[in-house]
Amino acid sequence: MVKFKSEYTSADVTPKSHWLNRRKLIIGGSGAILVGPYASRALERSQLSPTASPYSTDQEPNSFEDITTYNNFYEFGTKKGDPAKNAHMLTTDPWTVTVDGLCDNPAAYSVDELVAKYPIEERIYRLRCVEAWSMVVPWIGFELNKLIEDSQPASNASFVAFETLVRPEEMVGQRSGFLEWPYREGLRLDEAMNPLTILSVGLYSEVLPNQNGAPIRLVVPWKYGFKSIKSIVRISFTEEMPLTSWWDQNPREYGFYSNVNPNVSHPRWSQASERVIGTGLFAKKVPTQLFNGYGEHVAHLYEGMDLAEYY
Ligand SMILES: Nc1nc2c(c(=O)[nH]1)N[C@H]1C(S)=C(S)[C@@H](COP(=O)(O)O)O[C@H]1N2
Ligand SMILES: [Mo]
Repeated sequence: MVKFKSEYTSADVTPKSHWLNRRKLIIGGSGAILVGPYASRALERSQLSPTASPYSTDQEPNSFEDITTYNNFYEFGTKKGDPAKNAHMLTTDPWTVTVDGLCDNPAAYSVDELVAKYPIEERIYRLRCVEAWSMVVPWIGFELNKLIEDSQPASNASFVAFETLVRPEEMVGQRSGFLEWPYREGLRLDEAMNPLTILSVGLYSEVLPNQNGAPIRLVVPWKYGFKSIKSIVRISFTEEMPLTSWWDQNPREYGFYSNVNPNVSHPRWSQASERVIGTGLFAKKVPTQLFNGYGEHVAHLYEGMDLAEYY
């Protein structure tokens, strides 16, 4: 169940009209999907035939190899190679995503149902981890706002809370108390409604590999990687700002917002630049961009907010 931080201010809440007025997404293009050099396995879900998205970056995606062997997924261990080694133990079928909390249409969905219901796109996004590395991932997924609209959030719903599965029999990292399980994340409702925010079910032409958050994970490209919660089983609408795992674990280092911001340093890592995975250990770091370069689409969400205070 959702947990809350008792201290939060109602100034954090953006009026609902703000996201109701969001601009309409224009999906065009040929529907051609980029098939990477590493796409070798056959698609397991025939429903995955994504269209191209105008929100994709034109940067070169990282290799399938990089994307699936350099991971953070603490449920499977704390080292970068642990998820690739251990995540095959996770049973991802059957899987149920429960949508509940302050909404008029709570429901439980299978991943296949969601994929059949919503337009599936390829979104090539930069992922920028708070540990000052980044990569480019060709996600396959759908906009979270579609699911939110169908759930009919109540007028007092201001946040969306997400939870990962708890299953220590299969998730070996959950046998330790490194984080309090389940892994939790949250977004303000208008952030969740932003067309850039997707639920991903695949990458390259594959269903999502377990180490990347199978069968369904969030991707929020303008925030540090840890906001993009993997293997989601619950999505809840709340009035109060929900507690999130890293904020809970170390509130001095991690806040609720966690927007990529080169001007707000983390106590252990400078956020001014990043190492691009795949360019070699000795490659020059590149400058980190405010909102990971997605400011055009999301800066308006934070107008009037001091991003050093709301980090
Ligand atoms: N459930 C869960 N989700 C998670 C994490 C985690 O440990 N558990 N790690 C986060 C972090 S820190 C990052 S950087 C991204 C990494 O996603 P990737 O392995 O697909 O690149 O997943 C995020 N989602
Ligand atoms: Mo991360």
